[in-house]
Amino acid sequence: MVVKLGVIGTGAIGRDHMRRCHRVLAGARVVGVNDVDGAVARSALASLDIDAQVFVSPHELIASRDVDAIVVASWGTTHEEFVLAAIEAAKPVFCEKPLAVTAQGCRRVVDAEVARGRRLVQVGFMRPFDAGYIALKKTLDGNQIGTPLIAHCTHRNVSVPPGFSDAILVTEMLSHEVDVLRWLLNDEFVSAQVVFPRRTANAPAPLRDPQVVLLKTAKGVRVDVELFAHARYGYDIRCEIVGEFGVAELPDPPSVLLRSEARRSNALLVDWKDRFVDAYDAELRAFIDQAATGSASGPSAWDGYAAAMACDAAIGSQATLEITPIPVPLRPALYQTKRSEA
Ligand code: NAD
Ligand code: ISE
Repeated sequence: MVVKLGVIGTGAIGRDHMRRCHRVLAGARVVGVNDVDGAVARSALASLDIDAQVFVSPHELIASRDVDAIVVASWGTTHEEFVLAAIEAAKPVFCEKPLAVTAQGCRRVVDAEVARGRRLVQVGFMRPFDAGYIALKKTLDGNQIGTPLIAHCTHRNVSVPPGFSDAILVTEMLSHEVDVLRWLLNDEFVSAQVVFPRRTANAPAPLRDPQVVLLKTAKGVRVDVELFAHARYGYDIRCEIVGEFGVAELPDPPSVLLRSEARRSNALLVDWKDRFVDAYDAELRAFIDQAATGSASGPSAWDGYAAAMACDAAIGSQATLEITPIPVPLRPALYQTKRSEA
């Protein structure tokens, strides 16, 4: 079966997902697109040489009989509306993170999916599909460092688009860390606190950049996450887990060790697109399988909700500077199955 996809939002990642679904992965093709800016949708199709319908309305795309499954890659504030419409139409939907910009919004998605009685949503948390994170998880699950006690995480971008607020920093960047750590540690977060180091002059006001988020899990693991949106030098994602008898570190992507001009150096990546290229392929392969077979295995609406609860707490703490509790609600039966990675 070839899954006919409709893509909403054809900007940076929407276009990249169109390319991989239509040209790289087997079993799917893009048959329809929508963007609030029609010229962007047309230019995405032209640049990828894809012959597909440009829908003027995202809701017409979702309802179209020609579209089997939806990819939502528009701005975060629009995700909830489109995912709810896809659930209403009983169509599988891959939604880029965040699932919604508040935990309340994510809960509405969870409730709608539970009422449908079927897993339709996959959230675009791609890190659990990354070979490095999978290797790190195997190390932890294999008890090679003993019980995890502390995690140190770093999330640095060269820069981010203008308009990033403190809250967007959290929903865009912290959400990935929360999701991958819940999966790595097999644990839930119970509190968050944001602390502000000295501010870089490279970030446009009023964004406070960098920020450090201190999290605690139900099992007592302490996690510190550095979010640095204007780090200038490269795109750098790091994770170190300290265990009872060892330390496990996320491997850096392979890069040639260069000896030249009296220096020994390795190049760093600068773009998220290059860092997680295989993981994006794998997450969308999982989604296409889900759309074809009806069996879901990737990050669920519940995972999107859990990440949003932690993000809400961190955003609250940005204002109060206090340690802010994160609720741990009961998980509905629909989300009891463990997620798989690749
Ligand atoms: P972008 O601005 O490059 O593209 C977003 C596109 O959505 C734009 O073309 C915009 O016109 C369109 N859009 C906005 N509102 C719309 C609406 N109501 N209806 C239809 N189209 C609409 O942004 P981006 O960097 O591609 O990010 C898009 C989403 O993907 C964000 O939620 C972001 O967090 C997520 N993202 C995820 C990753 C990842 O690593 N998983 C990486 C980048 C972006
Ligand atoms: C971007 O939106 C992503 O999701 C990337 O994975 C992330 O690392 C980056 O910080 C975000 O801006």
